[in-house]
Amino acid sequence: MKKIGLFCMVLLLAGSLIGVLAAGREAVADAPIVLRLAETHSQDYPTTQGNYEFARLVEERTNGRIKIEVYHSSQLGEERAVLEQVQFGAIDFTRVSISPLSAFVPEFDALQMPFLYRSGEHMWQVLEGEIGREFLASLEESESGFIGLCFYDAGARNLYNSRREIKTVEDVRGLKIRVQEAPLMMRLIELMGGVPTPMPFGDVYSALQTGVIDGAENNWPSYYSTSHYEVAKYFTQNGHTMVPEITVASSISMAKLSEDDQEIIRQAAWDSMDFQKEKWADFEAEAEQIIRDAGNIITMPTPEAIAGFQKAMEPLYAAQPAYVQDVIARIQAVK
Ligand code: GTR
Repeated sequence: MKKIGLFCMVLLLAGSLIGVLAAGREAVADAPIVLRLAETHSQDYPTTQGNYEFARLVEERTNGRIKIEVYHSSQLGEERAVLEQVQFGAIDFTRVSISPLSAFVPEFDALQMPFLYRSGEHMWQVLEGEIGREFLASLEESESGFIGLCFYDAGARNLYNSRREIKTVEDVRGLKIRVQEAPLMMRLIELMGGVPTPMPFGDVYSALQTGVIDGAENNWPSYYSTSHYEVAKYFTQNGHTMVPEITVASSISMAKLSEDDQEIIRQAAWDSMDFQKEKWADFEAEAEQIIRDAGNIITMPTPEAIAGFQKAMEPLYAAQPAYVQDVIARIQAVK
């Protein structure tokens, strides 16, 4: 009798154990795949808003199977370090400026040459057209470890500093200007006669405040959101570059997903562009207004002065490899 009782108990225990294991397996199968996206800007910045829209579309289109968590405000590190981690698959996605990416894939210089785009419309014709798509695809083929997903708007970059008003390129002479960690940006400031100082975005505010650098260069929204406008009052609307933003995925992370899921991710990123562009347009106007109201010294160079900045960039164009020269010519031919 005792033996039968024991036997029944063992059976019961085994049964419940199988039940628990099966339930566990189901829970694993149902658990969403969670992927991480690194963003340098704060939560309300237009690029971050674009990232959230991308994440929302992916979640919706996979019925919640894939969740993308957005780590904004450089929580996962500065752009260069984040890109390295994306190459290793330690971070799944990041939205960065093309400048830091160009330090890894120099061909991207073709999309960030100074005074290249005639307008925002021209830039978008290029990015959403054949050339932009080619560049996204070429990233994958380059075996850089990145997969290009989409571009975002970043307007035009301008000079600002804490020392003096810059009206012409000659006024830049000797100023220590922070640049992104990218060879092209170094050369650009050098050719203006400035002293380029590469450093991560997050270090710029204190470097301006302590006088380690005299100035930097960026668009209205970044000049505002970082509070650089409080410590570098002179802003010159010379618009030396329009550097698009780009969202890239880690090829290691993407390879773990099914073809269908990869396609959903590519399409969702591409579909988030219009949303970001709208947020950008609003925030760009708002940032400019706030800075003007704050009483900063805003200088609009004359057309002759702009021509002077452009002329200073000629050696940079001349030094480009044949491949980049070809793309530049194609970009210029886009109507
Ligand atoms: C901003 C860009 C950032 C970052 C920054 C910088 O315009 O959105 O991704 O590259 O410039 O200057 O470091």
